[in-house]
Amino acid sequence: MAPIDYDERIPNNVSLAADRRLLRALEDWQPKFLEWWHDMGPEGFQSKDVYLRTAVSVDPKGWAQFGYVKMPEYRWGIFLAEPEADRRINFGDHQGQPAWQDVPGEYRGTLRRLIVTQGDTEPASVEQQRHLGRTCPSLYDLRNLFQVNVEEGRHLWAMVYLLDAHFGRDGREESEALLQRRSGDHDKPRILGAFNEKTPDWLSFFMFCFFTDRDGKYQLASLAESGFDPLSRTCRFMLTEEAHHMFVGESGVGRIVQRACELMREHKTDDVRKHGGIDLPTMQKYINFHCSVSLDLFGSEVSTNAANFYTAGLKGRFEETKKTDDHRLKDGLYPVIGLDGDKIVARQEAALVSLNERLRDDYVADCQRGVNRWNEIIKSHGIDFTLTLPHRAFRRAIGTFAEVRVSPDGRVVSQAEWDARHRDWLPTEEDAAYVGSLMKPVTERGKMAGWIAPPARGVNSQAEDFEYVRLS
Ligand code: BYC
Repeated sequence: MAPIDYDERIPNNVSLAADRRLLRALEDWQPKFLEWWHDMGPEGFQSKDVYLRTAVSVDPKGWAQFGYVKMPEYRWGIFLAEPEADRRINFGDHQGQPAWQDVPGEYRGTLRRLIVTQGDTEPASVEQQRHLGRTCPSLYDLRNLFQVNVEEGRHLWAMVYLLDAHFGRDGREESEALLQRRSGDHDKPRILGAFNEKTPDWLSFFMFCFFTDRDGKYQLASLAESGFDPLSRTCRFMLTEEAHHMFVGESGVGRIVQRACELMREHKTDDVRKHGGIDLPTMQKYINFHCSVSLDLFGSEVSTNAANFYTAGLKGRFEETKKTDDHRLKDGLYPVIGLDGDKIVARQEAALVSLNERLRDDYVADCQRGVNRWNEIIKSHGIDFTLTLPHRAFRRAIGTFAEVRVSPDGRVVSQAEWDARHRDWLPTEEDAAYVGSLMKPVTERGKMAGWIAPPARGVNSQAEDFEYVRLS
């Protein structure tokens, strides 16, 4: 496999120099990407040195090199995981055939759509987070935000590479369109709902990294099973970076929970707002919001699209190759929840059309593990409070439950009850205003905003007062 060549304009391990046509397409796209990054990337810090991690090779030891970089000079490149010798298609109608190195003509449109949908989320999240630098709780967090942002930028490069390398003129047009849609824009919004929501404060950012990036993990893991080998290898490498984003989310929320608990103990009160903390009931409302938005990203419970993606060998299940069934699922059943009047009931559905729900199940179990770790923090302070995930039918906009109102504990409720209670379940304007009022930048080395505890350890084992971003 080609090593990464950093002297090239576009670092890569795909022997780009040998493919003049592709190289030209990407070199043509690069200034447009940089223009987008200047216009829509992190606001106000573009000329600062940031202590960032850059991929220098794709093997487990070498993909993280730390050093100061100005974000527009970050070496966004194209890195695919190592090829697997004699890789086969592991599921669907083409099971057992050699994995495709080129796009099969019959699946061209479907594959392009999957890649565009995935690609669209990456710049969207950078757009959503662009103003957060101005209110960072610490230099450590500021640096983590920028790390996430540059890596989302690289994930966009990863999808654009696939489009330009494998989809000809259509692919190049889609690559351009990825830079033209805008998160939350009325006329040209991003494709998926969650990526048009606002990320107005750092609590929302940490929640987004925990819940929405975790959807990314599960979607990428399913695409990593793809019979289209370049997509599989691209996603496999992206997953190594995704793990850091979820770490930022889980540890960020955990540190806010910890600070709330410390304030509760210190002042012997549940009302930590008086002392500049974010109270646990407010944390619960933010969980309810971000979890429900992210659950929508898995699509409808019963989806023929998902069945077709699978049968065609384009998108597998989470850990497809570890499963021991026939990997075709033509006869299997899977329990899917649905509505029976005003009751939520489980039904057996054909396994093939239930794949979105199955992936959502894997996702919910993973989220629950993170929530359990937050609850451990609460318990360790001797406080009697449990954070929970909302029921998966709560506040849904996609799928069966989009038509009904459901409480966080999973009861179908009347519109009147929803109107009376939703302020207890979801962040209100007052909650958002309170959280917003805490968002004052803390940029002194080693200092931390009062609403969040310091991290357990520094990035790359750096000292507490390390200058993660050089602001002067
Ligand atoms: N919003 O059969 P259905 C990440 C559409 S995040 C708006 O239920 P399907 C990241 C759907 O397109 C990971 N529309 O759904 C995280 C379809 O339209 P058509 C992103 C939606 O197709 C943080 C119709 O509704 N990765 O990486 O089985 C930071 C019926 O659809 C939504 C991917 O998305 C929605 N939420 O599955 C940065 C992977 N849901 O056909 C990055 C690629 C559905 O009627 N995408 N619709 O026109 C996919 O695998 C699938 O497209 C989906 C939807 C899972 C999204």
